[in-house]
Amino acid sequence: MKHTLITTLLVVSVAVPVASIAASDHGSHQMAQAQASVDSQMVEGQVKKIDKSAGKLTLSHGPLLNLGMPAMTMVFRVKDATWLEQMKEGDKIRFLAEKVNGAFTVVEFKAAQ
Ligand SMILES: [Cu+2]
Repeated sequence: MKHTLITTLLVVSVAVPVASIAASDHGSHQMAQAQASVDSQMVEGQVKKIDKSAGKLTLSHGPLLNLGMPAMTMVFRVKDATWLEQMKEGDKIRFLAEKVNGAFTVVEFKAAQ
């Protein structure tokens, strides 16, 4: 009986750290994959006009597959108004757009290199 208890404790103390390392490694791997797929979905656009007071910008954009939209020039809202401070007319950007409350909205933004 005593022997069984010691064996059980040994197994538990060895198994727990291994399991938690495996879990956290898996978690960060999944996060890296999610970030990579966001990056690969980002679309190129060029800033045509910025309207800071309205929180909107006009973009000439490539095809937006998630919205079923061909390349065109159109007005978007932005999820984060501070992005409008980080761009100027003529800038090339990379972005993701979604329909938020019925309005096409830039939900991810990166200045293009
Ligand atoms: Cu469009």
